[in-house]
Amino acid sequence: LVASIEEVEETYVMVKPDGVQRGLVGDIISRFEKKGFLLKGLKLFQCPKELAEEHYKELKDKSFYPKLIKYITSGPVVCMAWEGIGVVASARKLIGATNPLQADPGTIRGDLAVQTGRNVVHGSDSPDNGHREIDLWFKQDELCEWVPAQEPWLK
Ligand code: 3AN
Repeated sequence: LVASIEEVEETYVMVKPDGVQRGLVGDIISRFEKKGFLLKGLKLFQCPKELAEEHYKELKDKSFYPKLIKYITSGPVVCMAWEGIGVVASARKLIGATNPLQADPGTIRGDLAVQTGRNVVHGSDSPDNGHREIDLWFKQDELCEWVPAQEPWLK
């Protein structure tokens, strides 16, 4: 009942090139599935430079920006759109702190990463950015609006 007053949101989560190359895709997807969020979009994708620059435009003046663009475009990423109550903040909790050395054990970065510049996964930082980033990374026909069936599949 408490949950019913919370908002259904959507967030953009991405396994970065290091996560793909290290074979962590299944583990990362699994954490969001097991938590109980709804997968609305999923693809393996080689990000063009222009899209990386648009995605990270707020970081344009940071010293690490050129390296960040190079990293994100260095190999395929796995793009995901997840829906659920409070999914934006919850996904950030599951992901853990930006610096993996400060991320709590049990979080994706806390369990699987060491360096900030190779922190295996991205999650939108606000509901507005969730919409913006899903629009940026997915075409409309790559997203599914669906609800899990009531049918007991194993019987
Ligand atoms: P988060 O991904 O936790 O939201 P942001 O938005 O501050 O963190 O940074 C976006 C991305 O920029 C990070 N995921 C990381 O890949 C990169 N980044 C942030 N700070 C640094 C840094 N000091 N050195 C290298 N890369 C960084």
